[in-house]
Amino acid sequence: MTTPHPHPDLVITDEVAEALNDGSPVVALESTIISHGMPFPQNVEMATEVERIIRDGGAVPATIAVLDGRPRVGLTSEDLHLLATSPDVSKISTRDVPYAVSQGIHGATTVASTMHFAALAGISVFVTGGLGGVHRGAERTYDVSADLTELSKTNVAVISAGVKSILDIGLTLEALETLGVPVVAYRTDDFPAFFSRISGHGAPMRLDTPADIAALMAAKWRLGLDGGVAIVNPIPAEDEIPAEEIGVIIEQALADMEANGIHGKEATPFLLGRIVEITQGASLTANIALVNNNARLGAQVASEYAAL
Ligand code: PSU
Ligand code: MN
Repeated sequence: MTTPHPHPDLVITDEVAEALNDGSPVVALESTIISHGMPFPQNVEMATEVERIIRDGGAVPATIAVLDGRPRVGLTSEDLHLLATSPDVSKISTRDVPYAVSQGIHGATTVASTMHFAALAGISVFVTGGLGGVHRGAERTYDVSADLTELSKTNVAVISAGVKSILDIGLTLEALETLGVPVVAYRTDDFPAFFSRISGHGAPMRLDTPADIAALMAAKWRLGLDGGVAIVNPIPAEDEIPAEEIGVIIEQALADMEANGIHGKEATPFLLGRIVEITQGASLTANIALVNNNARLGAQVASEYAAL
């Protein structure tokens, strides 16, 4: 099922390795969204469905995680099930990777660490739900996601539905500008806010076709401008939760986080879980819809990029 990659630490499935060898489109997927972003069983259903959508779109899905200390690119359905159910899967961002690998433990990769492994494997397109960014109150807490650091240096295009307002969206956009990360909105002039199509912030740039997105990626990397591209794809109108509605819920979740003294790597999973609880699952339905929507675009972008 799996073959060792030339990189001594990376284990890539035959399917993914062959697609990469052939120059066929491959789309990377993260695993924190499975283990720490959604409850069971919706998490494993989402992970399975997203892989199916990417295959239907003509690309090979490569879900990434660290299992028993081995960074894995491409997972079996048993692996997805383990990630969705086991309490022994840590959330590992780039900082945590050396510990997970050297201690031989299971780790679910964030946007940051997934980007790193995708790039090591030679994958240029990565689909997720939401990016990490500058947290609200970061001027006090210094809580800025390592996703931004990785976007500043690793050559992978990340397709998300933007940034949730659990973060400070304006400051996140400022940080991305400083870090030289193109933020490309797909078929909209507005920067999307995950559950809602409009955040109140304009998008720095807009492109309307997957071919144009692939051309931007190629131009960036051809010119030696290392780092990621943030492609932001608004949630479909029929699935969105209006900003006023979700805004109140996010405020409540943030207040609960403060009251419980939650911080650091627990902050994002806590907030996501609270939002699902408060909305009685409505936020989960929207979350799944936007991930599926991103997977459709991701397969198209990967196909266009592979064709260049
Ligand atoms: N936002 C979501 N769902 C998620 C995450 C963010 O809507 O699952 C996850 C991603 O894996 C992201 C990580 O990379 O949270 C960011 O965590 P932190 O803020 O601790 O860097
Ligand atoms: Mn953080």
